[in-house]
Amino acid sequence: MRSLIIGAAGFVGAYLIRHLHQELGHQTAVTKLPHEQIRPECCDLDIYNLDILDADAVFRLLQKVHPDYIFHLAAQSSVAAAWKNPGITVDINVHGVVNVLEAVRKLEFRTRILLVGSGEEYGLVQPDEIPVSEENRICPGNIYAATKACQNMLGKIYARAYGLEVIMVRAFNHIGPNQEPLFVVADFCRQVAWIEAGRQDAHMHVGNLEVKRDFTDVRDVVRAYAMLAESGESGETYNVGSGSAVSIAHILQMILNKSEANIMVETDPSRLRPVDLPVIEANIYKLQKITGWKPLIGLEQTVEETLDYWRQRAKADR
Ligand code: A2R
Repeated sequence: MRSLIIGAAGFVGAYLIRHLHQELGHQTAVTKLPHEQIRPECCDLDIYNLDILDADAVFRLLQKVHPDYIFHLAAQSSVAAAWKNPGITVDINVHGVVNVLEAVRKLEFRTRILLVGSGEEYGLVQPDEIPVSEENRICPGNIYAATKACQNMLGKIYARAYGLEVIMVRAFNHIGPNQEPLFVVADFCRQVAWIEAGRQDAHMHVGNLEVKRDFTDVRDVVRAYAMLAESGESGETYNVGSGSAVSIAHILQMILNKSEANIMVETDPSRLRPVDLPVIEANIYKLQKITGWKPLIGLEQTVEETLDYWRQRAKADR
């Protein structure tokens, strides 16, 4: 099997490379932006520079690689950055995906394309809609979410109108070592590691601890992506999450329990969002029915390994 991961230099890309290339034995080609580096470094990985905004370059690359599967991860993936730069977010997340779909259409390939969207697409979910299923109405509440909802619609249209093999996922919060500390678990682990190493005073800054979110280890997430690329139905959307929401307070306590340091938790008003949904939880019936997927790595293990990762960074970055 020949797989192409577009946007492989990010958080998820490293884990997807490991899974496809090292565990499933796919012949794997990956793309990155010129300034980025691909990890892990495997000698027989085909690495290409690609800006998905360059339609001709996307076409030429696909023509050359002719993959059985495309995993489209390339994105402007930050909600905060999308508010600051809406134009470029729309370009990358919408125009970029059109470039990929158009290239496959023009080449008349039977490539199966997995488009990675987000649980954010659902937006304001009512309490009686939890756990949220794929049929729920979508009501994106921010620019990032709107671009991912648009990507989803485009994928569906290319599948229906042109018969392309396109599978869409809506990924909920995924976590693990190596994630940017823009995301809550990585941020908490980094702060604890920094306090332990004497690089931050004993005050830990937190936002709203009451909200509940659906967290999945990134290694389980990439297994679900590979299974869906293989057996997902074209034109369909699948939630990828654990199916069970936990409060941020619970995660914080889990992390604090793993530390001997004397830490004082402080609410930082700048971390509170104007609109915070009380609970986001995925209904994963559709994913499980078609793939039999189950998360294998528990929250406790992910948190432990993420904290270890940041403890090592606290030493190494000195
Ligand atoms: O923004 P950068 O420099 O970190 O690069 C990101 C890259 N990327 C692009 N690749 C090709 N052409 C572009 N015009 C372009 N703009 C950005 O896509 C980054 O290396 C990669 C996405 O990786 P992350 O931002 O780390 O996202 P992550 O966590 O791996 O999530 C993968 C997918 C994304 O579609 C998210 O929106 C979704 O899962 O949750």
